[in-house]
Amino acid sequence: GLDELTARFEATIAANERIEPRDWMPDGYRQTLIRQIAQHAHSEIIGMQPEANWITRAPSLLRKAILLAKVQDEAGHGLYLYAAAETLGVSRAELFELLHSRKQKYSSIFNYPTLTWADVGAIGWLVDGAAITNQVPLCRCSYGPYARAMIRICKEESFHQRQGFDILYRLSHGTPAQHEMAQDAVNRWWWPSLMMFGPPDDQSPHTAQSMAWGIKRFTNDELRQKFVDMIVPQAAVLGLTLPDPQLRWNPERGHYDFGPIDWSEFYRVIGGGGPCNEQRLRHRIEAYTAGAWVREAAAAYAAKHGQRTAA
Ligand code: FAQ
Repeated sequence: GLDELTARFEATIAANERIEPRDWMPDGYRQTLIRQIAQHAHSEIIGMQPEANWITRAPSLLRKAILLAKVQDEAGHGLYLYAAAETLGVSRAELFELLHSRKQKYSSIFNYPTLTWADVGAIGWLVDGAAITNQVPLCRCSYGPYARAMIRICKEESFHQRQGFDILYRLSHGTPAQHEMAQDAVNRWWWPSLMMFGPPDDQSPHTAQSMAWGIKRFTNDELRQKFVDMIVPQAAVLGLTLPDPQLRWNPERGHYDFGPIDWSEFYRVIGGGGPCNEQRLRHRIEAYTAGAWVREAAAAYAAKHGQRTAA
């Protein structure tokens, strides 16, 4: 009966073992995973746009090749994540519809513009840095397909962070104008990067349950602190500052203290009022519509190929 199934599910979670697609799971667990994995997939796909803005203007052939590869990696991450969500009984078409009708979210961070080449560096360093901090623990998520997708994604994100750091290092140690451009990008991306981790724990409706289910392994505030502690020494190596006068080492806590985050900005951006929300979603819907013939051709090819194999 249901009690027995629930007991087995709870025991699997308690033993730190994985839940797999064919296992029974409570509906809330399934819905939470669909929500989180879909939002994560949407973020990867929408997240291609800010950096793609610079592919045609990358400052050298090498930088262009690296950036092309990075943006393609993000598309790949989106595809693994949609595949992981599909194991929970939703279709990719349904998830696209939920994104396009604004019923599902994508990360707040991708609603900010990339104004200069240094923004590509700042995204790699800070946004991919935040992504790794959040995603490494997701490799131990209790849901098998999500955890396994995260392993490869994290390896690629580490390369992405390194390339962002490299762009900023070069700019920071370049001409005064280049240094200033790097500093300006970091000033603009710092606070939005801290918001990527989600609302503070006492205002996060999903954290407690997701921790109990082993979906999240750390709270939003714990991960935000880990990120700050990782980034501050890297900023020193870059020769750049972070735009927070209250940022300082706290020997008692063994962590960096940081100033207050403007949560009204976060809620405005996730509510659709960020600088680029309209543009990002419009571009996404246009690309999806314009690509309909490719999906139709691929489906027709697969159907024909299937018939030939059967014959
Ligand atoms: N943006 O109760 P919580 C990348 C929503 S990295 C938008 O704390 P939860 C790599 C949240 O969904 C970025 N919405 O929720 C890359 C919920 O709304 P709902 C993607 C946010 O789920 C780099 C409500 O607020 N990474 O793409 C945000 O327990 C460069 C309440 O929040 C992931 O998605 C936000 N920042 O914790 C690609 C990681 N924060 O659903 C291209 C996986 C919160 O009730 C270029 N996701 N919300 O309507 C997670 O770890 C979690 O879902 C959190 C939120 C931590 C994001």
